[in-house]
Amino acid sequence: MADLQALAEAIINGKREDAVQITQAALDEGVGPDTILNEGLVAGMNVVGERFKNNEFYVPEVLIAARAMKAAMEVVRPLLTESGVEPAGRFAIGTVKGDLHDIGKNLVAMMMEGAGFEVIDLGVDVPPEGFVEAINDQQADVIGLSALLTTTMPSMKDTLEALKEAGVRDSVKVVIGGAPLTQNYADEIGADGYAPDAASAVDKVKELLNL
Ligand code: B1M
Repeated sequence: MADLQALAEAIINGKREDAVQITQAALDEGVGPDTILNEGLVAGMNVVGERFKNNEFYVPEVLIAARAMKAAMEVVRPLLTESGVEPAGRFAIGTVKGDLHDIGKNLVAMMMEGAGFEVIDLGVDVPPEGFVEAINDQQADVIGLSALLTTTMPSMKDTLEALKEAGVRDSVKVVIGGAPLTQNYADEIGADGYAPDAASAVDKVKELLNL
């Protein structure tokens, strides 16, 4: 039987091969990719976060755990992104300037692909003008901004201002997310939506595009 607790442990201990193997075994048994993500991968990474906060883990352990999580996510990716339908829209996502966290951003990107969107992944440490370019050059309909640090949240406000200055604010919807973000912050900076997790991000984008 699929052992999602063992999967979480593999993430916590940074055992990349174990994480990949348990993920594959769970998929082979018919466990849904969402369940694997939430009860195995994200559950494990939450423990890593707690230990990091309590100074029980340091940056190297966190990086090794993140590497294991990324490898396992690649295994579930084809199932999350399997759709075969016309793109529902173009979604450009990036982690904002100064911020290098990309696991949550990648998860949102995968779920959006899975929901039938064409995803333009702008990467991490994306300055406001990077998002403007995604609209001008790649015709994104929706922009997703991710931030994990309270110190990088203000770059979201800067990005919204840059969109206005470039005259493209009204041609896109802007959705924000990441652990320190809230609906209140989205309202404060004038974003169109906030989503607390990757699945809600899909719902929010669909709602904003009336899909
Ligand atoms: Co960093 N880090 N980190 N870190 N790190 C946090 C975020 C922190 C909370 C840890 C802590 O102190 N408890 C803390 C931030 C404190 C704060 O600002 N409030 C922190 C810190 C301080 C730092 C450094 C400053 C540490 C240092 O160097 N002293 C440094 C900053 C580097 C930088 O960015 N400039 C740093 C570095 C790193 C690593 C490089 C070691 C590594 C990142 C590796 C990588 O991403 N490739 C790392 C990690 C892994 C974490 C924790 C442990 C885990 C983050 C994660 O991947 N979670 C994190 C603690 C924690 O969050 N528990 C922590 C799993 C992921 C699935 O969740 O990203 O929240 P998350 O995404 C969620 C939702 O937020 C949402 O959907 C996802 C789930 O479905 N979501 C969106 C995310 N983006 C969205 C966008 C949307 C919608 C939803 O719409 C567009």
